[in-house]
Amino acid sequence: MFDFIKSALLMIDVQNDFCPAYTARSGKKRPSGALALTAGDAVVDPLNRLAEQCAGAGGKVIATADWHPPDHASFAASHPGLKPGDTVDLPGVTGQVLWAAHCVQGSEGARFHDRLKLNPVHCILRKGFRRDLDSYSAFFENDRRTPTGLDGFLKGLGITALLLGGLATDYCVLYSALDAARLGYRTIVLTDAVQGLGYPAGSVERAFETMKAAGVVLQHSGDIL
Ligand code: VGL
Ligand code: ZN
Repeated sequence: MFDFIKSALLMIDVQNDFCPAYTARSGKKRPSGALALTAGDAVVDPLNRLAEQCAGAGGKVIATADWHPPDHASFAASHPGLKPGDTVDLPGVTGQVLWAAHCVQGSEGARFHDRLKLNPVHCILRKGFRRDLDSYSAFFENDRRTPTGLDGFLKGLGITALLLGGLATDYCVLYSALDAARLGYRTIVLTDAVQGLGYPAGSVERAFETMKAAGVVLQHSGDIL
């Protein structure tokens, strides 16, 4: 069995805006999210299992949340005349992709999926909250230099290995995994606990290839548990 001591599970952006419609525990119907992945919610069960195992075995569990102000620079609506999929240059970032407004601070869409178990979570990290700067990676914002503080948090706890799951394979999981490997963590992406946006076409396949080339290990959670 995987040794969870000195390990952390990163659950990336398992938020309503990245998930299809569902009925919440309260009975309330949640509409499909603003940037819904067809099967975004498929990551919830494997992540719940992993989080329980990891926390129970002395590992740490961190959940990240995309947390944008309503006029965030990554939203197409913040740039008159541009539409989702277009790109813009922002301070320190060339070719930032524009998205439909999503994960607005305090909104229903920004809440974690209703079935994601938060009891095993030690730390919730919010990112992308600066108006003019987006953040795909859990470690650095898209200027590649503004730290989120996560590396210091993990190193302060003596953590050397990271398990990653969540949304989306081709954006926040990809950049988080690449930074994790670059920062010297043994980095494992759990193939059954991630889902991709698939935009532009082929981006999920490219993301897996890029991660592998950077030394990230791709594994099914069944090989860990
Ligand atoms: C994400 C696009 C925009 C993600 C966040 O969590 O992968 N993708 N914001
Ligand atoms: Zn975002």
